[in-house]
Amino acid sequence: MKIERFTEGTSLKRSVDSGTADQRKAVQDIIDEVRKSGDGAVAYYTEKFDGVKLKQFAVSMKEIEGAVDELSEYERSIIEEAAANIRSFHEKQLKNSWISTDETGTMLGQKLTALDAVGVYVPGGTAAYPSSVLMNVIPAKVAGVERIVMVSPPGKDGKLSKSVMAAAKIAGVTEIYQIGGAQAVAALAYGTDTIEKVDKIVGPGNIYVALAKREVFGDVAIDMIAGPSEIAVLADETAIAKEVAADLLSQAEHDARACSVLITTEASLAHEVAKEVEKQLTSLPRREIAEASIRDYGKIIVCEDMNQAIMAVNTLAPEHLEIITKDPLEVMAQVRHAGAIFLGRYSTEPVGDYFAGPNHVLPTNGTARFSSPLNVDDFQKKSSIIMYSQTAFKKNAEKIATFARLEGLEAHARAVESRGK
Ligand code: HSO
Ligand code: ZN
Repeated sequence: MKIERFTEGTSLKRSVDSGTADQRKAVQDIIDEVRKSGDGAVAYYTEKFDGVKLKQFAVSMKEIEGAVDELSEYERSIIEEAAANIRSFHEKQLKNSWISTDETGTMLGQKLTALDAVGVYVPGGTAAYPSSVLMNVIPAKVAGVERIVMVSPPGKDGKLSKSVMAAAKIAGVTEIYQIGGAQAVAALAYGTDTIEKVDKIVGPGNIYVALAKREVFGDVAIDMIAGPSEIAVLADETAIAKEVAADLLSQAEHDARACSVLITTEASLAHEVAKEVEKQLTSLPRREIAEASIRDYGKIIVCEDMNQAIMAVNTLAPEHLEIITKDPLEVMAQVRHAGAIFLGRYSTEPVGDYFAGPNHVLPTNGTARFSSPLNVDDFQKKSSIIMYSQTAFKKNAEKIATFARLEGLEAHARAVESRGK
């Protein structure tokens, strides 16, 4: 791993894939076709891209229940316990509608309503994570969304991964379709004969899915467009090199474009971690991916003191930040930008990826500067409530009419005056 001293010009390279013009055109064509021909177009693209001819897109309840039965008792209880932790964390985020009244009897407030229907995209292949199914579905469920539709591309055998189906059942998905790619995003956004349209589409996917989500945005809501996984470990002399190295590799194995960075005040730790990373890499099953990620995006930055190290963290605004120092809480107080913050050596990132309860769908690529982890608010919207009393109306009618005329909007002024002054 590259080791360098922190300087003003220290750059923290991340990979952003915004797609080529050809990819954007291909996605637009797919979306147009699905809007025009519905199910027929979805079936056509599923055969073309996934290589399977489906008789129907919907996965039956029997198949979904069968998937749960195929898990061992222990595996199932772990997914259920993780789901319970995620549910209980997200329940704490729930907000209520509210109304406030003043002395004139005027009532103002906000009415919170869950979205009616949400689509959750689950990628195919090795990136089909049951943990991500829980993380995307449970906050929607907690928010009160009634219809939660999961889509995922079929494997070569024409089937979905069992553990993904089992997680969907445990999390409370209400419909599953084995379709993927831009065609699935279009079907969710605009509806077909078999798939009713949804109001919001969440979940990660490949570049075609990301481009399709951008394309349908506005007609439906979307979540963030997630980039490759990132981890920054902020460590002092109390950190243990082999643990830090293991944590860096835990994210490197996600993606050849994942970004793992150690920021430390301790030069000797930097060298030990670099050595450990090389050593641990050799025995990893996903060595090729992890190696490429460490080679192209991995970095160790040695800082003069903790203040400088914290500045580097805030500049990076990482998706995940681990603080392994003697006083992690004090250090955290100065951290301004990070998607999720893990404190102390026992809070290794996989604790949060799978089990603790906070969401693992997090802002990447520096967007932690202005956005938050996926949460219950993402599945609810607010309506404003206004009820003026006669007293409040009389007190303010003339001011409102005058304001309307200031904008040249006479009909607005008259609507007010029609009720007397
Ligand atoms: N660390 C990933 C999420 C994940 N890890 C799923 C394991 N499975 C992005 O936050
Ligand atoms: Zn992970």
